[in-house]
This record gives sequence, C-alpha cells and structure tokens, in this order.
Amino acid sequence: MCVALAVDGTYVGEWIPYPLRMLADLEQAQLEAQSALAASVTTDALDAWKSAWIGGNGRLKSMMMALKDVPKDLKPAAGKRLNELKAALEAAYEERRTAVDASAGPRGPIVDVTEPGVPLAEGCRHVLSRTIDEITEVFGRMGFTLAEGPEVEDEWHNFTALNIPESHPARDAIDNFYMGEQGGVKRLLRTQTSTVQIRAMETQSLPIKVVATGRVYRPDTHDATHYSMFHQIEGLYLDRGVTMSDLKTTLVQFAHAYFGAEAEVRMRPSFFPFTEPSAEVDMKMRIKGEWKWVELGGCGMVDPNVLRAVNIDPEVWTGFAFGLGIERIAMRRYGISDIRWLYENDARFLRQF
Ligand code: FA5
Repeated sequence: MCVALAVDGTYVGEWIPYPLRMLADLEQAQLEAQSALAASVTTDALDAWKSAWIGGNGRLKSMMMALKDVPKDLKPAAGKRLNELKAALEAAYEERRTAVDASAGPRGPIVDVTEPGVPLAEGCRHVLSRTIDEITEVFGRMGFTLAEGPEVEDEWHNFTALNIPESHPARDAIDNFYMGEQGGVKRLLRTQTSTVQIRAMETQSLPIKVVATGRVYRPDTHDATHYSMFHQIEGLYLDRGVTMSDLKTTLVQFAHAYFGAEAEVRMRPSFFPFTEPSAEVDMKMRIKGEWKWVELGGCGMVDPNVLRAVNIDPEVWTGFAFGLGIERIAMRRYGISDIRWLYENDARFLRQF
C-alpha cells in the first residue's frame, strides 16, 4: 500500500490496490458506460458499445473475473453490485437499441436534444510535471533562471567537454543509447542534464546561475527505483569566489523549502569527472512518519578542465554544479514506492495527485 501526501507534506490517505477499490471503480464504470451509450447514435456504434461493455470479452466480464481477487468479506457486496450493474447496462442497451432501430432509415440517426451532454472526463497534471514546476519554482526564488538543452546530444556535450575522455567506460555502448552519426558527429540520447551546464557556459555571459530540468536516458534495467528514461534537475552557479559552502547552503535552502524546515542535507565524498571535489547529496526527510536519509543525486565544484573546455578562465571564475533525480524527489515527496507506477499511465494511480 502506498501513502499519499499533500503538497504541504501532510498525510491525506492511502492508495488502495485494485481489488479493494472495486466498489468505487464499479460506480465509475457505470458512469463511463452510460456516457458512452448515450453517445452511440448508430447501430454500428451500438454494436461496438455492446462488445466493449457487455460482450463476452467486455469490461463487465473482466470485472466479474476480478471478483475472485476481492477479499472474502467484501465479496458479497461487490458481487451484488456487479449483478446490479450488469442488469442496468443490459436494460439500458435494449432501450437504446429500440430507439436507434426506430430512428434508422430515411430520417438518419436520432439526436435526443433533451438528453444531457456527455460529461467530459476531467484530467489532472501528471505528478512529475507538478514536481518539476514545484522544484523550479523554489530555485527560481533563489535567483536561478531556466536553461535548456536537447535530448539528442553529441559526444562533445555529453562527454568530452565534461572531462570524460575517449577511453572512459562511461562512453561504452552498453551504457548509452547511441543514435548513429550526423555530419560526422556521433549522436546519443543524453545520459545526464550536465550537458546543459556546457551549453549554458557556451552561450551565456558570466556570471551564470541556472537550473535545467529534462529527460535523460540510460539502458538501466527497470526496477522499483530505476527506469531507462527519467528526469534530472541540474544546477550551475558560476561567479567569482563561489565556494563549496555556497553549494551546501543552496541545497539546504532547497531541502527546507521543499521538504520542510526540519529536512537536512548530507554530502558524502564521491567522484564525478566534471567536478572536483565531488559529493553525493543525501537529504533527510520524513517518510511515513520516520526520518530517513535518501540519496537524491551528485554535486561538486566545477572542474577547471570543464571551464577550460568552454574558454572560461578557472583562475578568475569558480562554480558549483549539482544534479538530482526528479523521480526520486517525487517518490519521496508523495510517498510513491515504485518508479514504474509513474509511467504506467493508470488513471486510478495518477488522479491521486
Ligand atoms: C549524475 O547524473 C551527475 N550528472 C550528477 C551531477 C551533476 C554531479 C553535477 C555533479 C555535478 P548520477 O548518475 O548519480 O549523477 O545520477 C544522479 C541521480 O539521478 C541519482 O542520484 C538518481 O536520483 C537519479 N538516477 C540515476 N539513474 C537513475 C535511473 N535509472 N532511474 C531513475 N533515477 C535515476
């Protein structure tokens, strides 16, 4: 079971697995079926409706089959409701069929002007889009502007300028989605938003203070915390006299603004070719009432080799950079325990947020 949290972090309920939600889903199914039936004004449309809803392979049949997974104590109520739904849909179908048959012929299909309109299903913003908006809004308040870069990148921006040499294992075909050459340049789907650091330094005048969000791609095996396409937020601040303590302050301010005043930030020594020193970023936040350290990404001081690659003098300018996984942030913020749910497009899951 998965806990859902509101934007302010308060507990608002639980996401209930399908068998336990069956009664609520039956109500929704009845509304959907009736809307679709009301919109079926030809015999062909009615035939299609019949097979989609009450036919041998229709939705009603699959709901009946799902009855076996409903817990014993709920089964009688769910079974009763299913039988009522079946009777209601069959009767509504017969009534509609008679009306449509009667109106077929020279007069064409019936249009019942007294009927209410077909209700439109209301959508909501995807929880990831919402998280991206929330995070960029926090960094916007700290003076960061938005930067962008393409998802199909060249090797210069994804590796070379980031101090990742030809021989580095990170360039291996097994760890990247290479796309073939264009104009003699090897292309690939970017593996990290750090590419946007390079693009910002190539195009913007100094000082630079930007964040960039977007999709990145890695041939990782899908599991509860990994996906082959995910999102990152990259930050870059380049100015005279920027230090590691500016980096930590920025991350702490973000953690407080986004996860609450009690959230903490921990940096553990690590290695990235494009930062020196480098660190892993962990944030301590409350998960299901308990405070836990969660790894969200990496950070460090921009390596002088990176600055030289884009013709910036490392004796004058220093800067920090960080890159955080957005799915991991959203999962912690909203109590989602499996990354794959974010990409299954199951409306019952998505409409909770
Ligand atoms: C990087 O991608 C560095 N570019 C971060 C960085 C930027 C360091 C700037 C220094 C300066 P890493 O590979 O650790 O680092 O990925 C960062 C975060 O992306 C991870 O902590 C995790 O939150 C997320 N992430 C990585 N792989 C996956 C995946 N397969 N699925 C979902 N999230 C992932």
